[in-house]
Amino acid sequence: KGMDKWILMTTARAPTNIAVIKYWGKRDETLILPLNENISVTLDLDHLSATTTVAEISLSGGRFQTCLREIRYRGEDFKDEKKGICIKKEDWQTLHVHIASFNNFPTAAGLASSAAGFACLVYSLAKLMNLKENCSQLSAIARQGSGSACRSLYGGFVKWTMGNELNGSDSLAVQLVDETHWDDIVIIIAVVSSRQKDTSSTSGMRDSVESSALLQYRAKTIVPKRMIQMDKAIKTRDFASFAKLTCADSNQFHAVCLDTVPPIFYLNNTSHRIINFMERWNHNEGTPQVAYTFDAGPNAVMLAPNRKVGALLLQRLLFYFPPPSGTEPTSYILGDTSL
Ligand code: 2P0
Repeated sequence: KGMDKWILMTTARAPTNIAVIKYWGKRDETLILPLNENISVTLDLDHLSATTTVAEISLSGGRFQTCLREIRYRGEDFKDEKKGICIKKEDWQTLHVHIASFNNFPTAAGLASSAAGFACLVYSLAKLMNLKENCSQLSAIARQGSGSACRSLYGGFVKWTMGNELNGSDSLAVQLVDETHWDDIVIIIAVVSSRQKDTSSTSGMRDSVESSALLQYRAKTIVPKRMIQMDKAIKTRDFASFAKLTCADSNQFHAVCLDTVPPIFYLNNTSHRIINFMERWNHNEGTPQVAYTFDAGPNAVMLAPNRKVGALLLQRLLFYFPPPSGTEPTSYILGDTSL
């Protein structure tokens, strides 16, 4: 009171997540409702996270207010589907939100994930505006920014449920186990290419829904069974079953991409070599030691059951995909040296 300026500001950080049962295809494009349920593991905050600051600024009196009021008065709906931004014209009257967001990982590495970004935006806005909703309810809002974002509201292993409501209010994230349940798992991400992908997830999955019979079969028949098996593998920390399911689901997702008209190629030669190398390893041991999964791009996400196997995995990766001489082993692109 008595002040003519005020700033209300909140900062939040949200991690990204990696799907082990993939989300691919929507049954409702506007609400972002998935064709099949899916499960992901949330990474820790030190790696691949987004930080967002939101502020509501009010400047009262003066010409500034007059001009602002006039512009607001003429405001129209704003929609940027690609970025997932949707503001109704009546919102302009009251909403003056300034947003600053950054990722703690290089966006050029092709790892830019909308999941961390939207989860962070929704969470920080909810904090700013003092919402009473819990994380699950907030996840249904983050979902509308980007489907995979709903899973980043929780740590550990997270399921995105189908939901029954027409308005999508019960298609949200549920935590299967928290981050302490299976914390000896090691996740290694290998950057295979820094190129931006040619096909965005949104348009890629739209084409798959329209043209791939394999996607329909996968969503109706395969995924419901895999969801039950994966849930059990996670809860019992059965790495062999977990690895089999994770690799099979990644490969089926990329098979759906090939089955799409026109076909979508997210994996490249280096990705294929990584799959081969890990399949041979698992085959030679008789039971899966490591798991791999690839999203809408060529970069490899590899999982090991503990630090010992994780170290072995790194060692073997450096052997098969050696860094160019004089390069730090932690900061080179595998595809650049191995093609
Ligand atoms: C996933 N992906 O489950 C799958 C696997 C990519 C491959 O979720 O259109 O960026 O914003 O809902 O969430 C990427 O899709 O797509 C994705 P929209 P999103 O992680």
